[in-house]
Order: sequence, then structure tokens, then C-alpha cells
Amino acid sequence: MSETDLRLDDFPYSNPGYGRKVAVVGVGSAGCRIASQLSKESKLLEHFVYLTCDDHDIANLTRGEKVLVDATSKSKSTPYEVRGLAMSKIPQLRQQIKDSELVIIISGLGGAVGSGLAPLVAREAKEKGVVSVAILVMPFSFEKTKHYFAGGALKQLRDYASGVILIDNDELLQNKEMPAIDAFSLVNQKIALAINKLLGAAERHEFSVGLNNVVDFVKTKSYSVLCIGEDSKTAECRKAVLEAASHFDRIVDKTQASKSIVHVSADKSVTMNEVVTSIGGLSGILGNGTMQIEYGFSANSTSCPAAFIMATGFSSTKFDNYDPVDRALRNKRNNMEEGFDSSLGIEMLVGNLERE
Ligand SMILES: Nc1nc2c(ncn2[C@@H]2O[C@H](COP(=O)(O)OP(=O)(O)OP(=O)(O)O)[C@@H](O)[C@H]2O)c(=O)[nH]1
Ligand SMILES: [Mg+2]
Repeated sequence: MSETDLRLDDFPYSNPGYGRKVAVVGVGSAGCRIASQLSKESKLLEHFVYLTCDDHDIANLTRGEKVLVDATSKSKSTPYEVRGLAMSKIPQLRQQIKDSELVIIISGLGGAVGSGLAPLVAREAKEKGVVSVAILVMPFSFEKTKHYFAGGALKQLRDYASGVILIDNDELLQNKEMPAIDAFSLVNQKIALAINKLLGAAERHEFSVGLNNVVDFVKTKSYSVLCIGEDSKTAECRKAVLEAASHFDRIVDKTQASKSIVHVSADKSVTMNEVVTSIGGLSGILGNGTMQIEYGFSANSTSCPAAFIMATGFSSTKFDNYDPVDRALRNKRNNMEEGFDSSLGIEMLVGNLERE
């Protein structure tokens, strides 16, 4: 096909006004904060929905659609309970995604709200035959009590969503001495920037891989993982890419990376040579030498060089240990091998999504 044969419709996710066909649903406290940050930065995405049980998650939002699950005076300490409370809000949620061709779910996992409701949104999208991508922030290692909910929710999201992109909180926080409230806001800015750049920010002086390609990229049964790197010391793109790549080791077996999307964000002095050499080195670090790399770059940044790497092809991640069912099955297998019969009721561990 020659270039003149191409029509705008060939790039459906890039059409002007296409943002309305994409619903971004922020779920729970972290999800609402990150989605709200993204809404401030993105010129492409237009339809933002905020779903939570807590008034204060959405109190300061001036734009977007808010779906508040009433949990006053009711227990909302488990994802299962939160889902129960949310049943009456399903028609409202359906209304919000009814014209969408793509639903982007953003949620932190580990709390009761995100872990309860993010799978519900993915299930609604699946039932409507709508593509959904879940961008999930996984809890810190020290938040041991949250791993259980996070693991259960991740398993459900893998079943319902067309693709999941994992972000590891442990790998995002560089300066641990910073006050926690500032740290989260900085981390959320980084996450929103990464999503915005990868999806196609449509700004001047930048080339993005684009929403279409990112969606195709994550539509797989393997895990996709997003890592972020910066170089504030010597302001080199190459170091920002290396820093981003270094995080994968602690989350996945990095040799399994089959494809990656890299976006380098730098100031206007960045040369093509710098972009190419920064990204070129990546195939020696991620994958087994045959990893495909797509890339984009921005030459309009006013802060230090940053690199956003999304890689896919991983059959497991460090978070698999968080999945209570998997863990219970493994324990049961081990116990039986050791001669014990552990009659652990797995269905007791994780409540499935109940039907309406
Ligand atoms: N990156 C980032 N992570 C957050 C933020 N707030 C919480 N988290 C992480 O996300 C996980 C889920 O936390 P929340 O989003 O606060 O939980 P929730 O879904 O609102 O559920 P509840 O705690 O029951 O209200 C936590 O384990 C934290 O690790 C945030 O603002 N940014
Ligand atoms: Mg909350």
C-alpha cells in the first residue's frame, strides 16, 4: 500500500476526537490520583471516569465522571465486600463505558477498593466485547498484608482484561527519605508521564509509538512490565535507558522479554545519534538477543532525560507469589509431597467475582 492509499481510518486510535472512544477508569485511591494526573497531561484522552468508595479520592476533581460506591457505615475491608457494595453502581459504570472501544483501567492493587473493583471493570468491558488494558501499580514489598489481595486481583484481571501492564512501586521510589505524601505525588507524575508518552502525547517535537501499537503490544497472555529511568546527574539519555532497564531484573526473568517499546524524553538538544545509541544498547540487556524494539522520543522536555520501557513476553513475575490460590496450590503440592494432606479450601481464600 502506498502512502497516498492510507486514510485516517487506518489509524483508528489516532483519529482526532478518538479520545472519546477511549475510557480511562481510575479505580481506588491510587488509581484516581494517577488517572487525574494523566487527565491533566494528556491531549489525546478525553473521557475519564473515577470509581471508588471514598469521597476524598474524588473530592478535589473538577472534571471527569465520578462513580462513588456508597460504603458509609458498611464494612469495606475486603475486595469481596467492596464488590458486593458496588453491584448497584454497575449500570452507571456500564453507561460510562458504553460507547468506548477501549477501556484503560488504572489501579493500585492491594487495598480493598482497587483490588475489588478493577476486576469488575475489566469484566464489564469483556462482556461488552471491548478491549481493556489494565495498568496496575503493585504494592511495596514491605506491605505484606496487601500482597494477598493484590495477588488475587491480579489473577482475575489477567482473566478479564485484554492485557495487563504492571508497575512495581518498589522500583519507582528512588528517594526513600522524601515525605511519603510528596513521594507518591512524584511517583504518580512519573507514571502519568510514562503512560502519556507511550500512548502518544500528540505534542510538538515528539514521535510516539502510539495508542494503537501499545494496545496491540499488550494484548497477550504474557505479562507486560513498565519501568522508568532518569539521569539527573549527567543528563545522558543512555544512562536513563540503562537505569530503566536495570529495574526489570528484580521483577521478571529479563531474558524472556520478546518485545519492547521504549520512549526517550529529552530536551531539544538531543541528537538522533544519542537516541539511537541509547536504545541500541537495550537488546544486549533485555531479551535473548532477538527482542523487537519499537521506540519513540520527545525533544521538548524541560527536566532531566527520562526513559520509559515497556517490555512483554514474561510468563511470570515476582508478583506470582502474591497470588493466594497459586500459593495455596503450591503449598498443598509441597505438603502432599512431604506426606501431609492439607485440605485447604482454596475457594475460601479468594472470592470470585459474583454475578449480579
Ligand atoms: N504509585 C502509587 N501507589 C500508591 C498510591 N497510593 C497507594 N499506592 C499503592 O497502591 C496500593 C493500593 O492502595 P490504595 O489505592 O490506597 O488502595 P485502595 O484501592 O484505595 O483501597 P483501600 O486501601 O481499601 O482504600 C497500596 O498498596 C500502595 O502500595 C499512590 O498515590 N501512588
Ligand atoms: Mg483507598
